[in-house]
Amino acid sequence: GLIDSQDDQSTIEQTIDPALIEEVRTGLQQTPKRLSSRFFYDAEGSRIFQDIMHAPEYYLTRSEYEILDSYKADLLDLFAVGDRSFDLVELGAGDGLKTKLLLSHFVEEQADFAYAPVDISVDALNGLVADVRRSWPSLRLNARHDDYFNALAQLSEESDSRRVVLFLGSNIGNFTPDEAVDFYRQLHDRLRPGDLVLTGIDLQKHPAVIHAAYNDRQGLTRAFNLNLLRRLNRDLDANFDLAAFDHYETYNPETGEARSYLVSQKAQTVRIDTLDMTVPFAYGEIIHTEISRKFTPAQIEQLAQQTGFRVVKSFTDCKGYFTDVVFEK
Ligand code: AVI
Repeated sequence: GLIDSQDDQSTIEQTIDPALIEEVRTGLQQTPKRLSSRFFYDAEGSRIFQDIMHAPEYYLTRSEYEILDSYKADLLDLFAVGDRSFDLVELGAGDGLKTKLLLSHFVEEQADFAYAPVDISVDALNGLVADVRRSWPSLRLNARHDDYFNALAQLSEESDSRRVVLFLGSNIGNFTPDEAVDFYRQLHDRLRPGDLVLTGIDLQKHPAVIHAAYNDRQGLTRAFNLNLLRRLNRDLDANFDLAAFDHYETYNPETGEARSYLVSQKAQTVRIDTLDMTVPFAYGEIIHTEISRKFTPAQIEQLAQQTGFRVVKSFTDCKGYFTDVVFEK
């Protein structure tokens, strides 16, 4: 769906994602079982993720906030070269907390730009749109509930301003290495020379710091992971017993991958009525639900090179935990 600031639609409607059906059908028949973290973000999942971003162990959001706050003027200089207009396209906008910091600065500096948030979570997007409209009623706003690439393909037909794509929050870390390469190649195809991509990337650091971020003491990450099963119960008429599954996190400093699993605490059988599917679980059997990959600066440089981009600039927080990198086509 598309909403722009002129019409009076205030919400985008929720439908069952056909991709969810496909994911569950195939993922739960594989060994090991798997479900993609892209399905974490229903209303409840998006709400839990907000809480995670405030958890003391989850340093990512605070580190990136610090970077954007410290370097917002430098970013505007890079984006609006010679006061040119630009379209700020944000992929996976979520609640846009960090972006609002940029928007506020850009509006204050009277930059000539439009803001186009794209997200697969209707709930997060609706909140963001309402917020942005309230704060900056005259900002050109063009929100899309869509897949990243569909949105980008359409946006490119709508304006000839320079495009600046924001992909913040270490969302890139939720891709496998192949998916990450594929993602930037597709972006590269859809952008014009001179367009920019600003990516927020979590860096490799002491493994204990990373592990704790995905194993917080309040149990928020656990609730976030288990919520996926609650979603399947609701959307696909399944009967997962949430008390019979646990959250388990690993971080492997050799690969830079944090991984989340759901663990079956007993031998059990789960019924998924919408798919007419019965899924057996052995005691201790896992469902792999998420990869959160952490990078080295050399890997980031390599990613740019492999996909046709040039690294223009990178900014880091004072602890050296996180980086925001500007790629140019
Ligand atoms: C959205 N994404 C970058 C988060 C991450 O850190 O991988 C999602 C998350 N999973 C558990 N905690 C947060």
